[in-house]
Amino acid sequence: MMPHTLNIVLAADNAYAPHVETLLKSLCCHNRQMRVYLFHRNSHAPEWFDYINQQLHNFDSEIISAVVSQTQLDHYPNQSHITSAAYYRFLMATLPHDRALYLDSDLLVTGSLQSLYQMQFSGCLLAAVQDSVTARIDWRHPYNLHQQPYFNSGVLLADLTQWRRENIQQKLLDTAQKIAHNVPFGDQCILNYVCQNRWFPLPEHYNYQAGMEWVLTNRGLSRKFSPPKNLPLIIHYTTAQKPWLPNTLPEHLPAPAYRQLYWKYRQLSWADVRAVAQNI
Ligand SMILES: [Mn+2]
Repeated sequence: MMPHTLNIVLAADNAYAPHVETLLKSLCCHNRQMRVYLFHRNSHAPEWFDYINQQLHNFDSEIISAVVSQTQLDHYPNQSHITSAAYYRFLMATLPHDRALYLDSDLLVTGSLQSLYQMQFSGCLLAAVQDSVTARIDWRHPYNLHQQPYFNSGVLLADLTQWRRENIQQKLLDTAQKIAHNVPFGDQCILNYVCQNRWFPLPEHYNYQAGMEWVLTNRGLSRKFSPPKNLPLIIHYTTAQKPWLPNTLPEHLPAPAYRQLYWKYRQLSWADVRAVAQNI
């Protein structure tokens, strides 16, 4: 398989900068030739981009600042752990590429993304992993999104040509205007509404949702969960239980998996990352 340049899209406020850097370290341990776009509301210093670029150049990669001017996106409701930046992924078809991989900033990448990135999913708007919790429970969505498979929006491999052809960005913005105030999971519900029956399902390995174990256990459904046999390619720290915050779960609930792994990547210096990358 010939390696492709990976177009990667992130969206984060400045408050998430340490987690973006940790994600980038995990990416650089296992990948090269990345063009990373960071959508933000002009909240990151240009010097921060210079610093990150100095590091990424060692991996034939770069980060590009993509300032969001659409104030409309700031007015949708937020949850404590989902900020306005969650909606910036709607804008990714403005990038001059045929394909891009959107990644949340509360995740880690543990290997090469090439085979995921080159996956064929023709006719679909995107490839994603089904939401791990709603896939395993009875639930009702106010706009009936429970009636078909519902994806997690933390990892989205998008066909941007198709998005532009079908004006998906405008559909997302219009739909958000209409329903964002009445949905449980913000941007994720909007994306599922617009892309229903038009997304290609990926195995859980590509977006392992680490919050699922405690949520299912809390509902008495731990039998519906079994830990992965191998380290997932993408680990996503879902729910408000983030590995950089204290574990606030009661003792009878399992702390989300892979907390230590987040700190393992976070404490790597960039020189350490170069050494790890050379050994692969
Ligand atoms: Mn997330």
